[in-house]
Amino acid sequence: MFSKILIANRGEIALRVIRACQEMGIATVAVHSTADSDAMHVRMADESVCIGPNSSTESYLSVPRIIAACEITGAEAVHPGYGFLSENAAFSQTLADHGIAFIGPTAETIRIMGDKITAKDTMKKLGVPCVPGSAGGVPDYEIALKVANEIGYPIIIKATAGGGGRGMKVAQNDAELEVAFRTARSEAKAAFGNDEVYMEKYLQRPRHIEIQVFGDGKGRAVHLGERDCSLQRRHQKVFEEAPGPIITPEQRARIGKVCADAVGAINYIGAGTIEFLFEDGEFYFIEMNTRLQVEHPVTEAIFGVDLVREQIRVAAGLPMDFVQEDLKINGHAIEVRINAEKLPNFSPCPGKITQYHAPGGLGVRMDSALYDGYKIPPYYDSLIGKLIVHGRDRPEALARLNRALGEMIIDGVETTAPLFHALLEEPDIQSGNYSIHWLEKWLAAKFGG
Ligand code: MV4
Repeated sequence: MFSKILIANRGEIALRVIRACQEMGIATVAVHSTADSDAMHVRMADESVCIGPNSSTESYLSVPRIIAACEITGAEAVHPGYGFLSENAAFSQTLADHGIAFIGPTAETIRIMGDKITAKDTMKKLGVPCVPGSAGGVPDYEIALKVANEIGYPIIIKATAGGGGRGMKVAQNDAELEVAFRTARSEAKAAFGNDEVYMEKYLQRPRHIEIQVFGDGKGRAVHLGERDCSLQRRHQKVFEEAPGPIITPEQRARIGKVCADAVGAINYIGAGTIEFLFEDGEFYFIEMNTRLQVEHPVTEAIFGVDLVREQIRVAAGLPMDFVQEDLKINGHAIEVRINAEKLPNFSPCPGKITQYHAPGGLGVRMDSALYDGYKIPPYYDSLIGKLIVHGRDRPEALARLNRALGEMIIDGVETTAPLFHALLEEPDIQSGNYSIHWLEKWLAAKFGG
């Protein structure tokens, strides 16, 4: 096992990793920008290294600075958290070249899944059901027309180098296709430096269901069910739950086995998420994320596993601490994301926290790096906390969420917390009846625009 791990991240996820290390008897190194000198992750780690100025590109995204911090402190492994360098193949490779373990997949796996056409092709060959679409990239408008008429409108055009919803265009007919195709290509070129695009049948009212997988890097792999993350605004998740309110045990077992077998076949190591659109009882693969996700705690709650501990174990060459048969769902969990943002426009709202009180009690977990007097810097993501509740069933989880939100105090900045009290009043949320478009429609009806 490693004796010292460097955490190449900040905020709540850095604390999440430090906590797992502490329980495993592993020493921790925090890295930070000058803006984060007083941040909780720096206080909580055993050692810290200032790696650069405020700007992420010169600090949390700087591979040479992070490698230097490993060499100075003698860290044997790096946990990247989510965001920043967590899905950067070159980072995984460079660490390996320096004899430092990357707590995550190999550079090759990250590269395969980062290229959305290669990812889809790989998954399709492994028996994972995919959205019908073009066989690879679509090089010009004439071919786009041909593909559209084969699969039928509406269609969606996506960037090969994209993901997470950036650079997508929908077309309803041939006339719209020409504009959509050219815009998608030029936007892809500008955003990713790669203008390759591919096409899929556009699903009109799906849910976003993602399967948590975990591999030991030696061909053994399991699944830990699904999360329903359909409640999103501008491709930012807002509310996530597990299990999915409309997924049956049979559907879960079937798609879960397909996913576990697929990642086992590619010797996947560590935690991963296979994203699907789910419509009319069918799963359609869209993307794979090769990192620990923000919403992993809902899966931890219902399966009673520590995913970060398992990531560290397999990165150190140890076996996973469970097999598929050990993994049984217990109850229901919900996560809500607390962002320092002002409603109704979700405009970032950094500033000083004048009072912080985390909710507690049975079935309540608050993952946050806030403290009284903390100044939220304006340079990074606006996520300042995740409230995760766990109950014996979905109604109990919803009641617990309502209670915990009432107990939480975050003063000094505006947050997204009031949104959740309002959401809990909605019959569709109470019954679990929502698709990927529900939240934006609701926000438009409630606040306009
Ligand atoms: C789609 C789709 C409909 N049909 N693909 C958006 C994020 C990216 N991961 C994939 N996305 C979508 N792909 C097909 N073939 C609709 C979306 C989509 C979406 C997906 C998940 C959650 C929220 C969404 C909001 C708008 C569009």
